[in-house]
Amino acid sequence: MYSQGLMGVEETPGGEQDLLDRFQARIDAGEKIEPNDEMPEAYRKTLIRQMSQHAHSEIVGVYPEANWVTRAPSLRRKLQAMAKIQDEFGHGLYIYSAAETLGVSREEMIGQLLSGKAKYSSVFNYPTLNWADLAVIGWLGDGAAIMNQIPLCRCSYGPYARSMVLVCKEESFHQRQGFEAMVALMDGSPEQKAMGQDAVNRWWWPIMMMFGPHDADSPNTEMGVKWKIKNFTNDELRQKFIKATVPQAKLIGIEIPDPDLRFNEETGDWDHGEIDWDEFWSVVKGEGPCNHDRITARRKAHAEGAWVLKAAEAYAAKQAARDAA
Ligand code: BYC
Repeated sequence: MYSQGLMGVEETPGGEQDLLDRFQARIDAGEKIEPNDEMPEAYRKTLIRQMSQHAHSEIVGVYPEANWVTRAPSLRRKLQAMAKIQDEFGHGLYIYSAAETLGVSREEMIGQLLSGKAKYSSVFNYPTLNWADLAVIGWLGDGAAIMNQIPLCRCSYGPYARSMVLVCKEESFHQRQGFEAMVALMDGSPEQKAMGQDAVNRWWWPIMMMFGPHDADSPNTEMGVKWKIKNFTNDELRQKFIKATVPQAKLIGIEIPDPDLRFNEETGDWDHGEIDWDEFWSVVKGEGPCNHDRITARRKAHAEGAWVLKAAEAYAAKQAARDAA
C-alpha cells in the first residue's frame, strides 16, 4: 500500500480550514495530488467512490459484449471483440490499482461489487440482443465513455489521471471499431440497416443516462468540479456527446430516436427530450433488466477463478522465500 502518509484532518497542523485552504490552493494552481500528499478526507473518499465505481464498470461492462464473441459474424470481428474485452479488463485492473493508492484494498472494492453494494454504470444492465448491439456499444457506449474519460486525464489526482491516458487511447480504438462495424451494417442489406437502427433505438437512452443525473440533481458534482476531479459537469459532457454524435449518425443514415432533438440557434446546443429518470434510478438501484445476471456472472467468475489467485499467492511466497534465502 502506498498511502501510509495520508493525513486525516485531525492530524493536520492548523486544523481543518487550514488544510482545506492549502489543498484548494494547490488544486487551483493546477498541481497534481499524489498518494502521500495531505488531502481532505472527503477528497479521498470521493475519489475512492468514483474510481471504484469506474473500475467495476470496466469489468462488468465486458459481459454484454462477451455474450457475442462466439457468434461474431467473421473472424475479424471476433478478434476485434476479444481484443476489446481484454482491454476493458485491463482498464479495470489499472483503475483498481490507482484506487489502492488511496488506502483501500482491491479485496474490499471487489467485495463491495460482489455483495451488490457497489454501483457500476447503469448502461451495462441492458441486454445485447444481436450483433448490431456490439457495433452500437462500441460506437456510442465507448464514444460516451471517452467523452467522460478524456477530461479525467487532466483530473487532479495523479494516479487516476495517468491511468486514464492508456485507457483513452484504447477506448478510441473501441469507438472506431464500433463505428466501422456500424458503417458496414448501414452499407448492407435492408435487414442489416434495420438491425443497426433497431440497436440504436434500444441503446440511445441508456447511453444518454451514462453521464449521470442532471447537474441540479447531482450531489457530487459541485465538489467534484471544485477539486478538479471532474473538469466538466454531467450535462456538459452529455451535450458534448450529442454534438459529436449527430453528424456521425447523419453520415451513416441513422436516425436518433429522440423526436425532441433539435439544434438551438440561440444557445448553440442541442435541445433533447427528457431522459426517463425513473428508469435510470431503478436500474441504479439494481432493478434493471440484467442487474441480477451481471452480478451472478461476476460472482461465478470470481469463485471459479479463486484457484488462480491462490496459485499466484503461493508462487509469490515461494519467490519471496527464495529471495530471502
Ligand atoms: N450508472 O452525483 P452524481 C466503459 C450515481 S466503463 C450508475 O452525478 P458523480 C466501458 C453516482 O455514482 C466507463 N450510477 O455522481 C467498459 C452517484 O451515486 P453515489 C465508466 C450512476 O460521481 C466496458 C449518484 O448516481 N465510466 O467505458 O459526480 C465496455 C449521483 O450521481 C450513474 C466511469 O465510471 C450511472 N450512469 O458523477 C464498454 C467514469 N451516474 O456514489 C465501455 C467515471 C451517476 O453518490 N465516473 N450515478 O451513491 C464519473 O465520471 C462519474 O462518477 C459519473 C457520475 C459521471 C458517472
